[in-house]
Amino acid sequence: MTKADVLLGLQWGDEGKGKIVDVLTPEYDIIARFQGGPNAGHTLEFNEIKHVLHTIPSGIFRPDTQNIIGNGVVIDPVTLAIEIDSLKELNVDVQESIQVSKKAHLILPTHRLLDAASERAKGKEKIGSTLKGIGPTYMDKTGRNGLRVGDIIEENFKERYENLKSKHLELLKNYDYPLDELADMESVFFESVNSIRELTLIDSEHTVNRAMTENKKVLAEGAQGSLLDIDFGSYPFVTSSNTICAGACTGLGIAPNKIGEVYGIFKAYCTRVGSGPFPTELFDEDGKRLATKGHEFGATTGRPRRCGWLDIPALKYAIMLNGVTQLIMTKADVLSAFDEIKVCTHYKYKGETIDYFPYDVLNNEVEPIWKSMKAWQKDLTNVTSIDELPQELMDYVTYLEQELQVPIKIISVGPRRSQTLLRD
Ligand code: 2SA
Ligand code: GDP
Ligand code: MG
Repeated sequence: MTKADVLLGLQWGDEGKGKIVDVLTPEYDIIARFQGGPNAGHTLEFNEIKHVLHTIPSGIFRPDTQNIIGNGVVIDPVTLAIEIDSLKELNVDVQESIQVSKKAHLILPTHRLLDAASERAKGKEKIGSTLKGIGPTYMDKTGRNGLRVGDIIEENFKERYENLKSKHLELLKNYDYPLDELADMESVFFESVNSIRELTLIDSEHTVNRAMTENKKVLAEGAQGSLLDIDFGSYPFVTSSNTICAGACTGLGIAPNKIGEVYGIFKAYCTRVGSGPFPTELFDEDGKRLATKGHEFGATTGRPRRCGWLDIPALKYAIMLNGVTQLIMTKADVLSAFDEIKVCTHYKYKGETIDYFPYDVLNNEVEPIWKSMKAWQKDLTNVTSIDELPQELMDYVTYLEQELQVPIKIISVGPRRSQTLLRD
């Protein structure tokens, strides 16, 4: 019997999970998403194709791989149908290679309106949600009101939809939120539901566990990042699911003792999109340079991402929460634009030096303590082996491994599949 490996983000998302999952997929039989939904944007680049996935796992472009959307995911049939169509245009046999958990919850048009209404009401305090209806859908899941994928094949689906919608309309009245778009949104929703009915709907916990019993290899693909976790992220500026490794257990039905390797992926610096604390955020030329060189724009919303230097206390926290066994560092090439780079080793917090993420981690209360390091000023984008990497970059890697006590096994030096360097 095999164990399931998990790959997840250690920062605030967008660490390059999609790219690396696509690189690792040939080693796996199943790639499975376990949380989040169309808020995610996972970018893959290969053979002159650049493709952003939202709900569909990043194994989809590799033949002979099953891609499972697990029970922990929230699914908007509208986005999923669009994703499926765009994959069909690239000749991907979607029908054959995607399976969807019947227990995954559905994002309704009114969930999206509630998301927008809630953000509007919060004003300056808004979360910076992607407005995909994620929060309201998970609220209905835990509030035991939600509709699930399995319900779309039931005869009374429409009736149950109307019941939930009327609850939502009551809530929307309190927000005094306009409903002009709802009718159009609903007609697209029902068209999309029809196309989702054509997919293979499964009890994914059985599929995944059976596969492991048959010695098949499973990789669980995280979305967002550990610092956006509903329990351990900078609440309330988080997403509404468990993004950490434990989320793979609940979001796929994998027992904790059936988890194998935990790949923790991080950028060689930090980004965050949306509101909330970001201790190492830069507001200067260095921050702008990271954003420009790293093309830091949201893969789902196109919003500019906030940028800053690497945050070691935050990384240590994420490694602890996830039980990371191997690290993957991406976007090392972006740091080639600098003479000198910095990392935050500790925080100054209420007059003391600490090396952990405090409860009330707010920008103005947590001041980073920096360590400067020499950068490499070498274009890495055509490097094909670890031996060709500049000494300064390897010094950065060695330093991080000492601090984090986990080996860095993959270094990514560009967005393309081929720009991925494996270490022994
Ligand atoms: P939501 O929509 O309710 O989950 O938003 C809550 C917070 O979670 C953040 N969040 C994300 N952060 C990074 N990347 C995400 N995916 C997209 C991407 C984001 C985009 O790949 O770039 O395109 O803007 C993602 N999804 C959610 C979000 O910004 C809120 O802070
Ligand atoms: P994900 O949500 O973790 O899958 O990451 P996103 O796709 O949202 O954002 C990562 C972005 O960085 C995408 O545009 C990727 O194509 C790109 N990317 C991934 N790895 C690298 C890398 O090593 N170098 C550079 N320059 N870009 C990368
Ligand atoms: Mg992303």
